[in-house]
Amino acid sequence: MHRNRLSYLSLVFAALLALPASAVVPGPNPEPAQGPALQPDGGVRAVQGDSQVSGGGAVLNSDFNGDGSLDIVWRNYTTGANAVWLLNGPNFVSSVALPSVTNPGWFIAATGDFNADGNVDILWRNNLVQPGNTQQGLNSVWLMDGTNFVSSVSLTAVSDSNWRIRGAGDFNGDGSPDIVWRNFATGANVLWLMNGVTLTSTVSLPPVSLDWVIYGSGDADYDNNGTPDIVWRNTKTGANSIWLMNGTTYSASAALPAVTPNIGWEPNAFGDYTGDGKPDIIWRNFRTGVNTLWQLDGTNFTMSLSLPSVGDLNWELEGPR
Ligand SMILES: [Ca+2]
Ligand SMILES: [Ca+2]
Ligand SMILES: [Ca+2]
Ligand SMILES: [Ca+2]
Repeated sequence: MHRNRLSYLSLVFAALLALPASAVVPGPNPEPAQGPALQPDGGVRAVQGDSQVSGGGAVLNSDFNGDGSLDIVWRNYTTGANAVWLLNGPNFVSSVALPSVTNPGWFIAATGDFNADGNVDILWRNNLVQPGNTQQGLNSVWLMDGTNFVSSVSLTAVSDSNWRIRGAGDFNGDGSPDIVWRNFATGANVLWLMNGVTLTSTVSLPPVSLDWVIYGSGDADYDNNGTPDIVWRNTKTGANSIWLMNGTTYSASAALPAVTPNIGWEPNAFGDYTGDGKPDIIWRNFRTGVNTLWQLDGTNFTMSLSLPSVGDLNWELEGPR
């Protein structure tokens, strides 16, 4: 039923084209500087109730401190501050400030271990078209040592701001996270297969109508076939769907429960937070600041768990994805 909603139409031809990438442009990377850590509101858990989202992989991807529990990444687009929340399962433990990035054009696009050193790295894209933003189109990876910034590496630049990075996961199983791109003007979708931080080839995925947005992959493997899957949300209808991938090939869609559209809920982090080996989804409501974890059993919704809320709506939950 779900696939019926995915409009292929003439876009199928657009997907046959590789994602246009301009020449490799070594350029400036997000400039690190220190900032304060993001603390949860009052350190309390969100209340259960109407504000809950309800309805009926690879562990490493965002385990910054190597304790076996996934962590989550935040960015404040007003101040430029960035933070990691260290979690114990779905429970908040502590907050660590990452270097801040004051250019608001830089978005945290994905997480993954791009240099295969066992430390989670952070993928950035600058796609803000704005006078004076000379870094628009650049892509960069922050190589990390735990929660410490080590260095930044430029990736191939993509000047067309309609192309947005929506996640990363190792689709072809070679150990390097691959990058998920979606074109917000044409509906085309493309994987960049990477060798570390180097683009080696592109793979077109089926195009999808513009009501649907990719929210992430992040190595979350919902059907346990060894390949990360891709989570979609229809921002018009509130429908949610997982693309079950077979390597770099789309194989099937699985519907998740719908979540009312236009009231602020977005699925922003993907991974196994409850420790049962099955990936979960963390939702943030960008209008209320409430954060909620969906525990999943494969592609089936099990229950909602509260995470601490963050009432400062300038903070955006950025992954793992
Ligand atoms: Ca951790
Ligand atoms: Ca790394
Ligand atoms: Ca790969
Ligand atoms: Ca899978």
